[in-house]
Amino acid sequence: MKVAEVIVKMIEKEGVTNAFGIPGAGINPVYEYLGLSKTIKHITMRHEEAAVHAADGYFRASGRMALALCTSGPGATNFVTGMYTAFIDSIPLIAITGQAHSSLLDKEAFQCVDIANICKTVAKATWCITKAEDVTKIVSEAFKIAREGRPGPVLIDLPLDIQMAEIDYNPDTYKPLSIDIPKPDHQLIKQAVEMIANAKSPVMIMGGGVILSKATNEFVKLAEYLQIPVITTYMAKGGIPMDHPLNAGHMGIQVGAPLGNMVFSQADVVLGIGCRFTDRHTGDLKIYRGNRKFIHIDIDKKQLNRMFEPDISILSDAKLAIEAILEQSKKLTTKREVSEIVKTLPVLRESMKRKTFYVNVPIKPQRVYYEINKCFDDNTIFTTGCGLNQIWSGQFQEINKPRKYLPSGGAGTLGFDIPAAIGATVAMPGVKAVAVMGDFGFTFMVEELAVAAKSKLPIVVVIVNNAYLSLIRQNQKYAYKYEYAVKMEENQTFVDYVKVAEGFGCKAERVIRPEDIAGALKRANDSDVPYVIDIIVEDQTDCSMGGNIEAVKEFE
Ligand SMILES: Cc1ncc(C[n+]2csc(CCOP(=O)(O)OP(=O)(O)O)c2C)c(N)n1
Ligand SMILES: [Mg+2]
Repeated sequence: MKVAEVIVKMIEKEGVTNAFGIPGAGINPVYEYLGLSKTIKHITMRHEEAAVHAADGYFRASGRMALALCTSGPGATNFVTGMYTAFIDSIPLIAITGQAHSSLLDKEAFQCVDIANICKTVAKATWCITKAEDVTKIVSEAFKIAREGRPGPVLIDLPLDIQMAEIDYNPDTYKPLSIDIPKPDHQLIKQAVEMIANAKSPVMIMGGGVILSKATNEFVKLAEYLQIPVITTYMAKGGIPMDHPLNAGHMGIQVGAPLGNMVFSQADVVLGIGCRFTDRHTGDLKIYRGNRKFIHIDIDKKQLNRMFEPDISILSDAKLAIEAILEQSKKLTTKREVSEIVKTLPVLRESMKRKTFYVNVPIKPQRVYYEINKCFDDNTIFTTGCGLNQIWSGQFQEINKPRKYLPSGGAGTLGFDIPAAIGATVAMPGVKAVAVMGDFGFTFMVEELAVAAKSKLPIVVVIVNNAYLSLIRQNQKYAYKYEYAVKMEENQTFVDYVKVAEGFGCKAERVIRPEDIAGALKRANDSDVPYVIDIIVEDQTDCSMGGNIEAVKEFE
């Protein structure tokens, strides 16, 4: 069987049903068999980066892996940002790139670039296959590596002669490799349970790893048994319902909220599960750590002791560790009493909420999120890329279920939103996906609107149009006291995003008054074609943020 066919058969056997890509001379042998596949549906994207973001959004929404593929050279290098975006957020996907004939590697041949090496630091593993007999072993390993432990993207580069080579292969006998799921050490779990039992005001931090491990219900059950407030990282948004009595919301120096930061500041023991303690969450580490004790549970050995040395670190799958802690807690300790802070959480959640309802014209950006929260139901999926629009989204959007809020978290990639919403809609047909984005980020992957229109994927795009690179403006203003190259007044004047969207086959409208937002969102939500809403907002609103969790500067 030709390797190109073998690859497609193996991908089918691994259960992958969707591919996003762009054909090209370097990958056409694989495309021939992809076209013959009865189970894999392929969508032709308009930029290779978008193919990776779509496969990424597909996984975030569904927990199922998809394939991203493209040709060699500039096609392949366009994958890099997508790979990085998925890698830093622990999102598994299979990337396949075509390559020139293997005899031309390192000969500066046309469109021959060493993508396997380029992507080494932004993928869990990469291969350039130069021996046809290695193909089956590498492809099945690639799937295992992508899924196992901390998940992540992998890349396989396939020279043309390898794609065309004949090998012995029987697809009927193929079985995916099994995945090893690390269990927690029993002694360490006991120690952790004792530490929590002796704590005065413990908190639990839910990281994105809890969603990846499909353990949000177990996490909340444990919190309920222990009566401990739950703080979610940005990557875990939606992991606990908004009005759950123990929900203390986000903390941190950007998407954090006053309540989350306050609850954390009062904590003496922190149980962090599937989180990485990275900079936007912790801010100044000295203040973050204080005199608190930390228990850190993660599936990735590299994460444990990475930012600081916790008092107890446990290498484990999140779900297994949570179950073990609950079991031990029931055995070793009586149910915790409800503390004062826990009793007051529901009241504080309301009283410490930042204001989002404004009637101003130009529209205050906060009002956009107020209307988004009112319009869309709990099943709606949201994607975000970067900018103040993203930070406001993190601060204000109310998400009640896991896998419904899909941010480019660690990378903050402008251009992630639209293709990720496309991938999410493909994964979850019938579910609305809404890209919440800025006026500058909009044009990073705007061409993908044509893909959404052609494929009848009725995504919604909400542009918070402040005619500024406003995250960058705010940074210039407060960190350096200047403003340069960040004003984009044309985005509210002669650059017409409604026409742009209509040109790509979408419906669109511009909104300039706050009372018109709700109607526009409803029309977009009801639309069966992709719908873009360009909301003109105040240009220089600053967003609450700070350098440490005790010094977040509030702006309105
Ligand atoms: C691919 C990429 N390039 C550059 C940046 C740096 N960057 C972050 S926010 C931003 C401006 C975004 O402007 P806009 O989309 O209008 O969002 P706003 O901050 O105004 O809400 C830039 C250039 C980035 N995050 N991603
Ligand atoms: Mg902007």
